Amino acid sequence: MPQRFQNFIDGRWQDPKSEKWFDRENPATGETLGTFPDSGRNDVGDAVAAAVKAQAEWQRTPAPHRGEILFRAAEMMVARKEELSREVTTEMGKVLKEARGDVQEAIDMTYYMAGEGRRQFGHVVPSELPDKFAMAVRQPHGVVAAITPWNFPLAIPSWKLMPALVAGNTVVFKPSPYSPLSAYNIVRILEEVGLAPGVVNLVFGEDDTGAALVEDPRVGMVSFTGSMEVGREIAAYCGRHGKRVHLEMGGKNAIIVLDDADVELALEGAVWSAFGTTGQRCTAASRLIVQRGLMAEFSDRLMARASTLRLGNGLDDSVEMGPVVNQPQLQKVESYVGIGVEEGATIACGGSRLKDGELAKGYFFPPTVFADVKPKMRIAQEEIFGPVTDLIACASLEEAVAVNNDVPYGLVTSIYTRDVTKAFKAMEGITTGIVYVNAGTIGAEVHLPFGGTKGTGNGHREAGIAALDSYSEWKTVYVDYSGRLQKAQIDR
Ligand code: UN1
Repeated sequence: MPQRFQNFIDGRWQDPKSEKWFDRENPATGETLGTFPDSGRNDVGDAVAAAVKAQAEWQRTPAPHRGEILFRAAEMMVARKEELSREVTTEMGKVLKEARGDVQEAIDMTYYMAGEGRRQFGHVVPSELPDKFAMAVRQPHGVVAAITPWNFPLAIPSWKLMPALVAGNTVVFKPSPYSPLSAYNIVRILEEVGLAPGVVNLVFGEDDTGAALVEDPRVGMVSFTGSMEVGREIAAYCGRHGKRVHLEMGGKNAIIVLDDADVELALEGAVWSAFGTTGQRCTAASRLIVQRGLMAEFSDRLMARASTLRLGNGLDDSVEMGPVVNQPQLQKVESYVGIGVEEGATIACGGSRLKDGELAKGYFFPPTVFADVKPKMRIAQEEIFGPVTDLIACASLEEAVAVNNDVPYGLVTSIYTRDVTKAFKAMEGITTGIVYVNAGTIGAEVHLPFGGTKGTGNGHREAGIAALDSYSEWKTVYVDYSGRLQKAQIDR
């Protein structure tokens, strides 16, 4: 019998009132990992009620004390890093080295936000009137709904939970049904370090569970990472109901390689950015925009490397790329490969599912490179979220930047060049939320803003101080100690 997991509501682990459950399997082996609640509206309602009940007390808890609890959680993650990492690999397939990175990112974020307990700077500025004090301080939204994807099972929940908590919000957390184990692990840790009942609540479930959470009128703010379609539905709902919303909805990121680039460095960056995490990152490089003078050499060397990456179970140390997360995702990748061929692109390597031997038990798809890709093809415009990347030729820096910017998303761009003038021109012209020079598209650090322009987001950012802006609102406070009526602009 696989282990049965429960929801965590008001400080108690409990079965779902819905009496419905789902199983999660290891995508590399097909083995069942556990059975989890498929929560219904009643379960979500209970979780939100618990979060509402706990919120005032949590907000009254001094922020430095809130931070100390997070600090203890970070310490516990450090102590358990290896087991947490193995469970990331078993539930969603990324190789163990990357899973450790995922856990480390959660640790970094938790320490960072613990420190914010003693900062959360506001503004104190001179008033334009005598005997008047002016400042702006942060206040929480109340109850935050955190809806997270499976590709960073520990890091992304920490990006949402930790800033929300340190800012004084309580949380109802609904993780992807494809990464429930890590969600359980992070909530267990918060419970063990002494978070009061109701401050964080966990409801497992599918899309309906998420919808019930978004629609609960007591939820003040929704933070969602996932697809553009779902994100836009959430935004529309929140717009109609005057609810705060933070969205992170993927990317169609490019690496620009100019003729003068360090080719070896660019190749390494491209292979890592396109095929790391099996291409299942918002930050994955799914377009390689290469200047014509370098295209032949770059594409030959890229294919040589991509086609020899070792696929397999991510727990095996020699494996370089794990499986795709599930059957629907595998079908999506396969269907985009078909679309690319129909559009006239050439499969330079990879292109079809691995069906032999041990790997046939899992959802394995090889690193796939499309050559002869035109910027307006669907494979060059839409997010595939798998191990597929496109080679697009360009004549100049200007053309490369224009092609880079001309997609519905705006998360990350990287450029390889040895020319400092070109690097600065690129930094200026690129419109994505994150830019790398002489590095791949992945490697964001927790203390800087993370997020993107256009279809990637809605103007908010995660991580860094920017996260506190997402999880709090400004309260501007004027204290007039003049003892008489002062009228700001009218008095001038
Ligand atoms: C994501 O892909 O959803 O820079 C997050 C990176 C990681 C975070 C990725 N630090 O790729």
